[in-house]
Amino acid sequence: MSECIFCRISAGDVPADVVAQDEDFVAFRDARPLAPVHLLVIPRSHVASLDEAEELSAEASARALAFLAATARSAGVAETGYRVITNTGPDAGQEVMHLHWHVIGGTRLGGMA
Ligand code: DGP
Repeated sequence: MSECIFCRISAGDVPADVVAQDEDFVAFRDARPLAPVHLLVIPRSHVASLDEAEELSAEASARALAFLAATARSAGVAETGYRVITNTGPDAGQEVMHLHWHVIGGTRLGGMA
């Protein structure tokens, strides 16, 4: 069994509040939400971070942005707005070494500084 927690969520071996999924991606609620809507979108295939994005299949890469947008739309934040963040590496504080996008919204978000 994989030791990667997000691989285990993708496989259904670890419970998560999944809100959307298809053959390439899973979206689920972050365990430590920073806002009323705080989702994580992951590729099913294990890619450690954005720095290894070339390891994603060409099809998954091509579909990633559309899946993110559809996930935000289905979470009800497309009209009010949302933020997508990918922490990459130590200076960004990446905790889970499986590429993921945070989709955060449902409130007026502060500045980026
Ligand atoms: P990052 O710093 O970008 O690697 O953030 C990792 C996020 O993943 C953090 O906001 C908490 C969340 N997280 C970590 N483990 C789990 C888990 O087992 N389940 C869920 N739903 N979220 C998790």
